[in-house]
Amino acid sequence: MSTFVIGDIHGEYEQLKVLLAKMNFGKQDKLYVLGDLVDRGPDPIKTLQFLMRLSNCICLVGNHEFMAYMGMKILLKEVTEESVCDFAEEDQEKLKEWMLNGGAVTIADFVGLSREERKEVMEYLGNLETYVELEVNGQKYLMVHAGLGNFSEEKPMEEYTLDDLIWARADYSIPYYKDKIVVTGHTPTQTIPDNPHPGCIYRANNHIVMDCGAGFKEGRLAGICLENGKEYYAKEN
Ligand SMILES: [Mn+2]
Repeated sequence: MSTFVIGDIHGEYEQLKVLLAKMNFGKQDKLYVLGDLVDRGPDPIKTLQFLMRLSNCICLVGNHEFMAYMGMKILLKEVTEESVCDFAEEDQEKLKEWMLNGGAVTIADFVGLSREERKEVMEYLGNLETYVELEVNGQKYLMVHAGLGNFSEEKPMEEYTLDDLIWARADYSIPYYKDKIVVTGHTPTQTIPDNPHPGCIYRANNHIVMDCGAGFKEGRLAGICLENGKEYYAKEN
């Protein structure tokens, strides 16, 4: 039994399949996905539907799932004379933000789904985990999409806001906890200052950063096995 963690997929379904094959991922294993399954890449909804049917997989919520969930709710609103007026302001801003963040491809997929499939997808998006804590071989891990905004070491996890967990940039220059490794996505390792290995999994100061830029042209999907630290990449660098 192995415990695998995968970074931000962003609709790269084909890379996901390649990565799982390289990991030799099977029924006896456990998979954690750090959020940002959707937007940007070619197959966001296919990726989401594949993972939601995988019983040994837990997905965390990323800022893109949050934008998608809010956006889908708006798209399914019954249009009445009153709601059209609301639509004009706040809802349009939300949809615009989602589009600016690569949402167009997710919207295109979503509108092509049956009523039943839309319901399933939204239920799944609305019930993703915000963080997961676990221990593997005596090592503690905290997995969260983005970071710990407004961090303090004594602060209990349930006191962080959703924004702190899915939007805030983690500070990789300091260890957050002495005895716990924080595993995050959200920030492509290509953008970490002074990173000697951009596009590879970044490990420093009790951080593991998994987002290797999948969904962007030069990016790729990455995974790690927590039992032995082995790294996997869907594409060679
Ligand atoms: Mn993100």
